[in-house]
Amino acid sequence: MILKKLQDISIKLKKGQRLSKQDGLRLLDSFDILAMGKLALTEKKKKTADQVFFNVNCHVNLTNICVSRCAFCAFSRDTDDPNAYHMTIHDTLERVQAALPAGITEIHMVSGLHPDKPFGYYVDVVKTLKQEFPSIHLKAFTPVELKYFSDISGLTVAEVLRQLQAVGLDSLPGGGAEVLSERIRQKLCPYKASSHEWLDIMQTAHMLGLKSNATLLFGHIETAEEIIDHILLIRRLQDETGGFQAFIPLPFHPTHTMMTSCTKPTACEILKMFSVARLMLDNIDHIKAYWVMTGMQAAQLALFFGADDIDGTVTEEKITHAAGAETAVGITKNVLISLIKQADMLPVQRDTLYNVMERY
Ligand code: V47
Repeated sequence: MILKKLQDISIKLKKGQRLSKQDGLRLLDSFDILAMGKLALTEKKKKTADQVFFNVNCHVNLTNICVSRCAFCAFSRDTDDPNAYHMTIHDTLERVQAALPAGITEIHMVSGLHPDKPFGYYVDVVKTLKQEFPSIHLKAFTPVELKYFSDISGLTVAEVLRQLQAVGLDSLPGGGAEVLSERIRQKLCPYKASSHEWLDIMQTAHMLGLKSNATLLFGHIETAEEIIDHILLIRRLQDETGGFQAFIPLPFHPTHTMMTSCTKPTACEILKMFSVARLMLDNIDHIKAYWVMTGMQAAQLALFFGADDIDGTVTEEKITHAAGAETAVGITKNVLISLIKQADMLPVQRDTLYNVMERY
């Protein structure tokens, strides 16, 4: 039974009509999360039936030294900080080697904006990783990093991407989007790629044949309108390129950041965000509940609120844990499989491009 308030939205969805900005705002304003969940689950099932996807991957963060020092980030450090680190190519190979016995099919690599490393260093990292582990998909570098590489090398972003692609870059993660709003970026992260640059770089990557994801960092100083505008910007680019594979709502973790006066989003806020993402983003197949940030319980519940993916085994997560995450730093695929089965859905191990590897 859908409450009368949301009935016209329910009718639109049944007719396969696209939801408007106003619809998105009304959904965000509604407290009827069960009705929204029902609508979102129906839309999820139209795309992926009972399947829930996961992969077996490892995270690599080459350095926490970063010139950007965003207010929401507890991971980044200045060069002279006692906890600053930087991995050599040898360290990176060792990290991936250690994750091989788990059967990883993906390396997820994002890092701070290091003040001294030249662009050639990143080309060498990619080249060496690909030479050593040719069958592992390399999903690396957010638009924020790519813009920085362009700045430090004097190359265009397209040329940066071409050079990385030529040595083994396979796709891009969805980070660095935060909220695509200049008001928010000026306040939280004024020294990195702007909203338009983030979108332009994703467009360029898609045109070069690289798939990517898109994230939204929510639960801090953003307004409802800024969230919906962010979603609409992603939806518009997706209409043009079709390059986004998954949308990933990331609940803000304030601990150890410069924004400790914010409180963590509640379970209801998290589940509502998943429903709104699924309902508004009719042109993106996958909505990912990144269990590291949502927590395991909310990730499982999100499967009833539009999510159809719970990311991967992760291994050695640093960014969320620096900000007080209470989840494990990595888990086995059996944990993910039972989490999905307990929701009475079908666990599907995928590769990064959503090719099915095994159904459980
Ligand atoms: O861009 C940083 C966010 C992102 C905090 O594409 C924070 O498959 C919450 O993008 N609280 C990095 N969030 C993570 C990311 C990601 C993760 C998993 C899979 C994929 C994918 C992408 O984390 C950053 C930023 O938006 N972040 N600090 C924090 N304190």
